[in-house]
Amino acid sequence: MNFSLEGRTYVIMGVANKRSIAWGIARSLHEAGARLIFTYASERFEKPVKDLVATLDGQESLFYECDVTSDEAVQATFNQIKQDVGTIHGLAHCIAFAQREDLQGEFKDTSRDGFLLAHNISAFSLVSVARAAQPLMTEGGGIVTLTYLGGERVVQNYNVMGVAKASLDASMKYLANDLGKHAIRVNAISAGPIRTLSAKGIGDFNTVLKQIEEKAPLRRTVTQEEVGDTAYYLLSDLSRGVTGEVIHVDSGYNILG
Ligand code: NDP
Ligand code: KAL
Repeated sequence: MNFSLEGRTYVIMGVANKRSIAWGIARSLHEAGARLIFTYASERFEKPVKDLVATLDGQESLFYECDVTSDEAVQATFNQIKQDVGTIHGLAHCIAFAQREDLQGEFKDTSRDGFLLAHNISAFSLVSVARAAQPLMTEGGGIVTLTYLGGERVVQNYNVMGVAKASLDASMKYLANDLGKHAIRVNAISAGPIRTLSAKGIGDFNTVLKQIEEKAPLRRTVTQEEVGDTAYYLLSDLSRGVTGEVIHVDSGYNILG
């Protein structure tokens, strides 16, 4: 069996900078020979993303602005991708957002607006994107999203984002059930803590990293590359029998009681 991704096209959503998990996924798929399409939330990120992609040898990518809070924007993006490339073979959804004030203190104090915003961007967006992408995945394929342990159990400060990740995880499974008949597999990677722009300025992040180094079975944190290689596995035929699954790439931390 040939596990190269040559001749295949994947959409990567959520590269903010070189530390982004989405960028780790982009590099793994690029190394496997895939053609990549990048989406970013606003025009502000167009140049930084294009500059980064220019460092990938021989990669002739396409770029689209796509704010996932708008169904119209998501639909327009995938309509345009359909016009420009036709078929795609998968996508990586690496998008989450919650108001900073909702990522500290007690979950019970989350506002209605903050709760809905976090769920809109971090969970519903997967549904919206999967719906728009499905007609382009005429040869079947894979959809991968990024989740975190805080959706399975209570992790201090993760608060509303944990509840949104629980919704994301369940959405991933229902989507897997709907899209399986089209030979589209939907899975999630639960990544251990990685220092990215999103994690920046979050109090206690260093303490969380230290705890992983001390307690996780592998006694170290994970890298964007390790998450990227698991995304490659989930988006390639290597994982052809796997759907509706959450794979933890977290040095084994989740097995601890
Ligand atoms: P980054 O900050 O690098 O990426 C977050 C991305 O979310 C950004 O690219 C941002 O786009 C995008 N985004 C936010 N709002 C919108 C929107 N309305 N429309 C489109 N895109 C939007 O952080 P990570 O790489 O850490 O995060 C990627 C995923 O990984 C998230 O789902 C996160 O929850 C998950 N994760 C992260 C972990 C970690 O420790 N870092 C651990 C486990 C899971 P833009 O920059 O264009 O605004
Ligand atoms: C328990 C952990 C400690 C951190 C607590 C909460 C982390 C939440 C992640 C969430 C995605 C962060 C934000 O939404 C940040 C946002 O309010 C401000 N940042 C931005 O707007 C930047 C500029 C943009 C690029 O960010 C986004 N997201 O658009 C969780 C740790 C241990 C693991 C993490 C970091 C998990 C995760 O989901 O990211």
